[in-house]
Amino acid sequence: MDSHKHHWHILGAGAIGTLLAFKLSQQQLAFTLIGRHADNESRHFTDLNGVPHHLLGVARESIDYLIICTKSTQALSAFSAIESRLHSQSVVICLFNGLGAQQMIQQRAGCPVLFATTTEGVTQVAPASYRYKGAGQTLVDAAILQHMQPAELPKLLRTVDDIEQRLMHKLIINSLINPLTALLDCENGQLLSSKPAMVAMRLLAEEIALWLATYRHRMPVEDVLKLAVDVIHLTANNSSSMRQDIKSHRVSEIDFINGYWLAHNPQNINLEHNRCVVEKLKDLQNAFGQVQM
Ligand code: KPL
Repeated sequence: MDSHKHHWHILGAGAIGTLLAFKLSQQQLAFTLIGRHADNESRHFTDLNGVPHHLLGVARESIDYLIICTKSTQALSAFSAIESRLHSQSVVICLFNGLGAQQMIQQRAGCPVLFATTTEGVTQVAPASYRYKGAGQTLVDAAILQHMQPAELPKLLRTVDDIEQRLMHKLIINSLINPLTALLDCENGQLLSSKPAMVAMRLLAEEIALWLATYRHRMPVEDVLKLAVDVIHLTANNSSSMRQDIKSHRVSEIDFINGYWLAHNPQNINLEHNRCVVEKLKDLQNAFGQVQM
């Protein structure tokens, strides 16, 4: 495929999808933002300097490069809806929280599927309108360079050789922060001053360290905890995505976060605290009622 013809389809027109569209547009790269309501949705985006941008891509049926940034709960169904537009040389990049949905897409797709993770901070400020809150990094599996020249890679993507480990670390961070902020209805930083939250976080970390040991990823409990505590300091004023999902009556990603450890536990190690937060989160979801997937 010629570099000048590279066109990026972004599946999921939420916070991260809109940020990707903004960054691609800054590089004059062609994009299509596929949302819930239309194949080429437009978005408003305010950059870090407070400058507003109106983003509207170019409609294009055939998909060469696809970045999926839906919620993990919607990734497989959103992918199934556009899958017929891919071809054997298309490249799919999964960029969402949690683990589990990436593997489902990989098994299903007839083309290469790569994994990515991001620490960018973007918040919705109104329907179809987002604001950049904090610059982070978007890391993608270096295997992408088997499908394009380094110069063709959009600047927003940084390649790494250890994407699996990066995803695992992000899963740990999300497992320790997200459900507790949703259950205690607090910002990330408030967890550190809550004794019950810190006790619960340690219990979750102990089980995760046990799980990691059975998969030969040995990590002391203190290191597991430190991963989350460092991110809490960096994102102290954030409302976690799970807390936002619950408040907006959306299905949370709990099955792909704490639920991941439970679903991949062939040695039946004791994960009662992770199981307990999954159950409590689902009770909370049911109490709030979900109006959209
Ligand atoms: O990824 C996040 C999330 O909210 O999903 C953290 C890192 C916890 C930041 O809020």
